[in-house]
Parts: sequence; C-alpha cells; structure tokens
Amino acid sequence: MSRRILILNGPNLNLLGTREPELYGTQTLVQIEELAIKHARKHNLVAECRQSNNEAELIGWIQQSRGKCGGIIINAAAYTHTSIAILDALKAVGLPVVEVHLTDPKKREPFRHHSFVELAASATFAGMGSDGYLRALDFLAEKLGPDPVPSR
Ligand code: CA2
Repeated sequence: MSRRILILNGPNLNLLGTREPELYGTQTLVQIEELAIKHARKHNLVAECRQSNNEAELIGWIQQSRGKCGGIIINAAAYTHTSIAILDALKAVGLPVVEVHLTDPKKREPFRHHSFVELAASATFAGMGSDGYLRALDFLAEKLGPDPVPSR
C-alpha cells in the first residue's frame, strides 16, 4: 500500500490565519500543511496537501488518489454538511479516510451537526485545531502499519 497520504482542505480554509482567529486560530493553511508534511515524515509517510473552494476539483483529486495513495485526510469544510458527491467519491476510491475539523461542528449551529463525510470515514478528529491533522496522520500510520522499506 502506498505511503502517500492526500490531505484535502475545502472551501474558505485558504483564509485561515487572516479572518475569524477566535474560531479557527491564527495559523495559516500553509503553516498547518508544513506541520503535517513534517509529521508525516516521522511515520515515513508523504503528505500531499491540496485546497480548493470548488467541489468538483476536490472530487477530481479524490478520484485520482485511487491506486496512488494509501489514505485520505479531509477537512471538507462546509461541504462536510452538504456534499453527497464528496461522500460518494470517498466511498468509491476505497481508501481509508479520516475526517478532520479545526472546530467541533457538533458543538456549533445545528446545521453543522450532520456530516456526510463521516459516513465514509474510519475516524474523525474535531475541535483540536491543527493537531487534528497530526492525529489523523498517526491514525493512518497505525492503520498502514510499519514501512516495509524504511527510508532511514
Ligand atoms: O472546523 C472546521 O474545520 C470546519 O470544517 C470549518 C468550516 C465549517 O463550515 C465546518 O462546519 C467546520 C468553515 C471553514 C471556513 O474557514 C475560514 C477560515 C478563516 C476565516 C473564515 C473562514
């Protein structure tokens, strides 16, 4: 199984660190991605990070991960609560999926309580800020098992 992990972030997460810091913190998405890439290396995983405000683009990347990646970490942002298309794509690729949210949507407005992504996910890490992405990598590293050919 590939040790490449696709880390997907959905709409408006490109604004992290610039608006609503009281809710989403002060780290930018680039900083969070750098932390994730470094953390992945500790597990001999390669994190490939992508963000889009476009549902179709996210679906395209999910479809392309089939046969190339060993797992997907996804913060689908608002699409979490609306997108059956993303759910279907995640199910179709048949890879382990971990759902991440910076905040805990279940403790926010009722319209955020339902997650379609959750229906395809093996685990969810929510309300932990950027640590959620690192815990998601730990989870996938455990699921994939040790690297048969460790690089160091
Ligand atoms: O807590 C999360 O990670 C969310 O996925 C964030 C989404 C929200 O729709 C989900 O319910 C929970 C919103 C992302 C918006 O990101 C912004 C970042 C900075 C400034 C404004 C929005």
